[in-house]
Amino acid sequence: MRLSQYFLPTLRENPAEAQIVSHRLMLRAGMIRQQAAGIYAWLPLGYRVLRNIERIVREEQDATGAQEVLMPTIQSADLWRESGRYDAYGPEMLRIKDRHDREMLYGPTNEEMITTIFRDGVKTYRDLPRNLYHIQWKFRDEVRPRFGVMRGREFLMKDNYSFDIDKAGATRSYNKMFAAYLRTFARMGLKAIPMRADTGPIGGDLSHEFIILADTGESAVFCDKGLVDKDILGRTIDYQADLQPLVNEWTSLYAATDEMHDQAKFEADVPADRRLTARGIEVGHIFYFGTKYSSPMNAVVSGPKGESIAVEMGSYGIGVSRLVGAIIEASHDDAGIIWPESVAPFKVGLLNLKIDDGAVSKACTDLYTSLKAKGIEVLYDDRDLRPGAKFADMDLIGVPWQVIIGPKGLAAGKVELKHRATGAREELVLDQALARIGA
Ligand code: 5CA
Repeated sequence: MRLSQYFLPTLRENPAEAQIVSHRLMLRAGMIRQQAAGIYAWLPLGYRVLRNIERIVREEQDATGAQEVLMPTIQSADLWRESGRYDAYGPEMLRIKDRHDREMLYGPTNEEMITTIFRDGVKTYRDLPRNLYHIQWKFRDEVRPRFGVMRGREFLMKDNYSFDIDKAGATRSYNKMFAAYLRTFARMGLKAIPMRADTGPIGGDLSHEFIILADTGESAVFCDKGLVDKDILGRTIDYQADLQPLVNEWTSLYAATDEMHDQAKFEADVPADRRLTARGIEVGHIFYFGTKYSSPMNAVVSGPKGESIAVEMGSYGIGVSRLVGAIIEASHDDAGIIWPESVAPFKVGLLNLKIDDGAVSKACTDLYTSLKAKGIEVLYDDRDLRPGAKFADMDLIGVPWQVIIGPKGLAAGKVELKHRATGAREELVLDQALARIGA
């Protein structure tokens, strides 16, 4: 992409309405624009990151055997009357009437809808287990939408729903999601800590929140330091195997929800030098709730002896749009965002320091063309601007590698390579620079 043609409305000044760094940087980097309280338009740069996060989530879900569907955003009120949640959900639910005066709503979650889809499609225990997910916009009329995409009203969520014949099966399904979540967040460069949690309005008796450490987080975190340093990507996960030992190994028992109680248990259990007390952002939440929806909604299958069995269910959410903000909270400096390569909007930023210099521009165009031919995503700053402005913008938007080409270096056969995360700069011949960035 040529920056001269790209829609990238960056801001020099800090927007007054943004209280936390990720919100400030997303506005300044031209990633999002607010349309109403807690409702955002995603601009080209932000949308590229959102899609990268979505892709990682999808790949890790598919690896478990879960299958992707797409359910609508608008649901009928009657569906929610079947479970009894229509009245219980309260003012967070955006209620709408269509032209025939039928009561509709913008879905805050999809337990009811998926339960009816399952109920109509599966009749026997032989067709279990099943796990279905979608990545779709949700609406929750939060009392205090704030922090940009971190606590929005309209937000993108990945939600799965598992269906099993008994509790043992449901636990296996739950544990698969637990392992997939560890991998998902690790691939995004995040340290996510699973904490036992309350189930809230979703209901049920087993739940974990996945929390990444950040000072601006809304959740309190108490855990053993060792949990933060564990590495999941170095392990091979066999989704057919028993994953309970892995779940036990990775769980922090000191939940973020009942601070006083947990603080005491925490201090009793964990030696002082290993205690970590911090703030964090909830990026995922998983629930096992048995027959809470299948019983009232009559989602039953026939068992081995022909008996009717209400299916055991779980649901599993990831805040896909929240993750964009959460990753920035975890990875930035004074100059701007530092994207982990796996989610970066472009892998390489190419800076032409003198666009009216024929040799420099030819070297840049050749490199731009060859990187694109290799499938490497490159943002080429070919604008007629002074170098300082180009450096500032490229640092702000956080592209992992910068290749800087100017007349002096080029005369000596060199380009400059800058690694955004470490700030390291090197003068290299072009081939060395390409090797360094894995091109
Ligand atoms: N049905 C269950 C699991 S699918 C459910 O809705 N869980 S949840 O309420 O915990 O939401 C799942 C994830 O969505 C949360 O972990 C959080 O990362 C994200 N999320 C929830 N509310 C918001 C919000 N207002 N803005 C941005 N992300 C949100």
